Amino acid sequence: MNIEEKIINAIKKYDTILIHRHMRPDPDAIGSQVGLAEILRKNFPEKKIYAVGKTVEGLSFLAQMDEVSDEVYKNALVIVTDTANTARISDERYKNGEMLIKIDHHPNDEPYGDLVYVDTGVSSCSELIMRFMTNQGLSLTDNAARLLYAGIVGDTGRFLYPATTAKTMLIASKLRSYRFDATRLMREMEQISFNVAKLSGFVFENLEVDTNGAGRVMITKEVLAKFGLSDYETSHIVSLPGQIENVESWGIFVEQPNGKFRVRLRSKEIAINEIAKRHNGGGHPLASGANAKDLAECEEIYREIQGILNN
Ligand SMILES: [Mn+2]
Repeated sequence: MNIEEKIINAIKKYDTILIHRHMRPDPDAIGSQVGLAEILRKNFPEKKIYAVGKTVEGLSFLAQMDEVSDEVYKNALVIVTDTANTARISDERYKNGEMLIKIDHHPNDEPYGDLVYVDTGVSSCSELIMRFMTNQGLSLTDNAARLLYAGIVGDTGRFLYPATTAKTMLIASKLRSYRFDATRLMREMEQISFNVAKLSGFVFENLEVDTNGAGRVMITKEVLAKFGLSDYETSHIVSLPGQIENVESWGIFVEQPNGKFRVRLRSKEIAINEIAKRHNGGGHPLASGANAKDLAECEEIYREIQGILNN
């Protein structure tokens, strides 16, 4: 039995299924999570299916989370999508089910759960969900198609990043044949507030780049307060330095309320996820996240980016 068959058997066996995803969700986290929930509701109408996790402002146009009591987890199946490690799962009750399944496309650094379905060769977890449901003969709904499409578009940067394959395009094409307003969805995903636009100006003006293309921007609490922004809204500016021709790899250092820094690392060609792993983080080779306890560690991380580009 292959992994997909094992997963479908588990789904058939349980009456209650709870689906979780990572904290600070992006469109792929919500898309794969709620997309799967919608597919399971449609194909197994007798089962109770819930999508659980803290809702984050800014993505409510995609979906709302379900509120569930602790008892719901008794004898239930829990599936976690798009989440590499247990520390990042939103809502700790994921542990309380009877069986746990991981479905993800990040490097499998922590293979948690009773069943692990990880493929790092797909563009997004949403693409993996689409493959799973197609192979298992499950049917899709218009809204599930909308959610999975949002996940693929989000994780590929609108089909820009190298994880975008011919298969990704075929799957996206199939999703677009369902009824949903794709133009509106793309607009909702791209739209930024005036304050984020002003922060974009700050990013371009304060970006530091060395001769090898190592870039960094520091965004302090004061800067965030000045623009009236939360940490979540800074996600919109992470890809901006990549538009500049002489930037190769970069870090965006965002100071948190506790004085520590959340670090987003991006790169056009050279893997930077080993740097993330050394600094309390991880992720994809070209897009990962780290954490720095103070300015000195931010400096260290930038030195390491410079180091890999200097080879
Ligand atoms: Mn993803």
